[in-house]
Amino acid sequence: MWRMNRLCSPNRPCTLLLVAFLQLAFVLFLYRRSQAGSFTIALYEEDRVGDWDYSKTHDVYTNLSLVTPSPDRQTLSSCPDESPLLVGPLTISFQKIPVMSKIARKNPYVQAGGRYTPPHCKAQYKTAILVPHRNREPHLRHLLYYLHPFLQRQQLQYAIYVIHQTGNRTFNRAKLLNVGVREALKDEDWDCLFLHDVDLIPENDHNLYICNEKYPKHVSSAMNKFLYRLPYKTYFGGVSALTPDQYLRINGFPNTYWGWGGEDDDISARIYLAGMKIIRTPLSLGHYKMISHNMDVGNEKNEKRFDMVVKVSRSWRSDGMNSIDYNLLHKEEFPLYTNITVDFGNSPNVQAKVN
Ligand code: BGN
Repeated sequence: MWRMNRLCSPNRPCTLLLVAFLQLAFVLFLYRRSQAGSFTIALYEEDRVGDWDYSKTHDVYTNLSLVTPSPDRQTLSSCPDESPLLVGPLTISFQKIPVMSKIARKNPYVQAGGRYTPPHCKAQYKTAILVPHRNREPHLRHLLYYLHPFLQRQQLQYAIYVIHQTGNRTFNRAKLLNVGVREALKDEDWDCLFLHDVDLIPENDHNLYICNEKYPKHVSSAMNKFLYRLPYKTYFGGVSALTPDQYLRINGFPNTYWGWGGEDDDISARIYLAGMKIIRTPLSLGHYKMISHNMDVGNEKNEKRFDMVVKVSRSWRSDGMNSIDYNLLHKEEFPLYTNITVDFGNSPNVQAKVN
């Protein structure tokens, strides 16, 4: 009773209690749905490669000098089911921020727009990597330094898209991803869309950047930030992979989450509401290192997220790919990535702060 008085008093409203209650209600909502048999919470993709020793790591550029172009591109045979270039756990360090020109030099087969096609075999998969971004250039450089060789080791055809939100409005990660998907699909008939936070670096090259044909896949299942475990069962943040078909079945991502948090929970709920379930990269493979940073200015916590997440069943059909509008300012091919710059105009919670 005494505690209750301290939490809720005329000068101190019950915000904490309310937040805790809404969080509990959301968890109960997902739990009840799983119990009702309409979906199974999450499955892990079969871990074909067993346990990994992350104390023994390899340079992410190992073996890549062995790749040389085949003289005749017309007669290339298909790349093997398992790439012979893979080594397992990778050495990741954020001590020195690499410069773009050095990254380009180390990746001579990457073409304008951050596109790559294996020069020595015909790729079996085509994956677009979509990275929402604003004011995180050092993180972007780390990501490009590690991701380009990582994807080449997997013998994929790929392109990296960075979707940049211009101006000083509140950041909108999910809407940026909708833009990225729409723009990427204009360029190529991608098999798989990887939705990738800029500050997450994969630690094992056997974590293949390809989609599961049946279900959306949560890829960053074991982040160092969460002690290499899932923070909660329905978590879908960080890195995830959907085929264009799966993406459209959930009507893409919500456009209405301005600021930090909740949009990934909305997406997770959409997947079940659209009659699918989430598949996950096994924890032993889904290791990611997060580049540590402070909360971004202009990406403050979205105070409305609790209210919004509990209403997904009502909002997902009308808020998504079918309702997106944006002002595309640039789509340019930089040496290591395709840069898409969008202006979303005024957001509902305008934060007049310049970064
Ligand atoms: C959760 C956030 C996610 C975030 C993870 C990990 C919310 C909404 C609750 C209904 N969800 O708590 O968006 O990715 O933490 O940091 O805040």
